[in-house]
Amino acid sequence: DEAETGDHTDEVLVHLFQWNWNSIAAECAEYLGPNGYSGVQVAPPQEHVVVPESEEDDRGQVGEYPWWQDYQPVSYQLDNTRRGDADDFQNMVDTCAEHDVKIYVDAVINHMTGPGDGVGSNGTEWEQYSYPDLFGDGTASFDYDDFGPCWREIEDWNDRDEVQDCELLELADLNTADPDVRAPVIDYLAGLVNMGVSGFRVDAAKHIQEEHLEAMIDALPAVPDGYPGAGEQPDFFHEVYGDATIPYTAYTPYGDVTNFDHQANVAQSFREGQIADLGDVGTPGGLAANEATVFVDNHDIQRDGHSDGKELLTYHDGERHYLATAYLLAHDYGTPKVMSSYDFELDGGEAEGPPNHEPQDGNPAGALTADTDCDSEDWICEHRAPMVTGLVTFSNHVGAAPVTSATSAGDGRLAFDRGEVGLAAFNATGEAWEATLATNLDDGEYCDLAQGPLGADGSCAGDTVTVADGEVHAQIPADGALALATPCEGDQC
Ligand code: LAG
Ligand code: CA
Repeated sequence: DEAETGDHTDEVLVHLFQWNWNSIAAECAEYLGPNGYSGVQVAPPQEHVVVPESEEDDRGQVGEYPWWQDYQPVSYQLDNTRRGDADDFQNMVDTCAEHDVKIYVDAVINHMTGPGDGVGSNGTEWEQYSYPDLFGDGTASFDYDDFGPCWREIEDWNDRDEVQDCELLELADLNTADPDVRAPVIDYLAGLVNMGVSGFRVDAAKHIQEEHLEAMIDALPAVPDGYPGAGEQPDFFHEVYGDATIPYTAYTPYGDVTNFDHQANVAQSFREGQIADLGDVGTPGGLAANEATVFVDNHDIQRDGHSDGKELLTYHDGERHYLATAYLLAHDYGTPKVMSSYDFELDGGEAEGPPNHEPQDGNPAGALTADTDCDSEDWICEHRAPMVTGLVTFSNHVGAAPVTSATSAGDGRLAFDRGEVGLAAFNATGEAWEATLATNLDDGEYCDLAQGPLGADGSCAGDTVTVADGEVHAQIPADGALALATPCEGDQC
């Protein structure tokens, strides 16, 4: 049951943050495809700046070959990024397609580099506002006139024009009003679609005028044959921190939109053990269920949240974080995106690049990011946690069946059905929950998917749970969940 264009409420995405292309290809074959993840957000694939040692930024963060090199494009060439070459990228897209996993490219198209000059990861010389070798064939270039009309950092965040025309973090802001500037951006994105990329996360979308983004999106080709979503326009989700000046809904005509209001509410509720009201979430930030991309944390929040004084929840917080992720997967609101991190130290390591970021064998870009090993301490691989993967199965089983019959038992405990095909319960307390829950599930024996996904032979990862006379009796562990489902069929799916 393929979703309609623009409506991927039945999709489950994972952000494999800073994974190299070969490791993502392997993960699609080994884990993502077999376990029902439908898409993966990959790193910005274009040539980027190289920063051996960053200056201290306003959050006091300093790092060697920081992860954020990727977010300063120098050209749109795909060779010699920290993730690999264009060939590796194509192989990744092809391998993931064979396992029915979409590639979502992180499209950094609002800006180029910050101040200064240097040599990009593929050897291209740049100076801020001058990117003379943007294309491999050298037929076009960006120079000073292609930026502005503002040419300085955003100061007044209540002024829509300033937010969209001035510079985010002093990054040279592309003048996307100019068709000659749009053209190379379109070529870049279209080239990726033609390689089999099925979707995009638009970085800093709020800083790009809606009409400009629309024009660029409308110019793209359909996803080619042989790739997930073939024959359809690529999917988009836009990175927008909605506020009174520029609301989330400004971008809903052009794709899904990241819901940071929901993120903050879910993270804080789980952190504080106040989840009783999370059955009916309404439309946070004005985003309807089929318009929102939802997540517990992302690569920015897991680093900045502490300095911003936010109540965040990341892998550093242990079980409760996984429980919140499980909740997003179980609920019908939004398209869930699971964060998958590399390990970093809080209070000092926030800007540090990914494993193996030191230059090696004379590679000036900082070495190719190490192959991911989920069994090592360097990589967290939240998406492989049994509860998370089991809830991906749950999400795929229940399809579009709505949340019904939400109940709570004190502030920290919540249960709901997904129509007649699923029951999920969450215990955000430090004590086991001896639960008796009414459910619309048929009587019978169910695997508890909160203990992990089904085996290849359909066996349960953990306990079997009985539904009898429309009731379940179960012990739900501290910071644990219960998830029972039967594959969805018919018009709720
Ligand atoms: C995003 N979404 O809108 C990304 O999710 C976020 O990770 C990006 O910031 C940002 N927008 C720009 O694409 C990251 C780092 C910044 C870094 C920036 C550019 O969080 O810290 O800025 O990427 O590499 C760095 C310095 C700044 C400096 C800037 C320009 O930290 O102090 O002003 O470079 O030199
Ligand atoms: Ca802009």
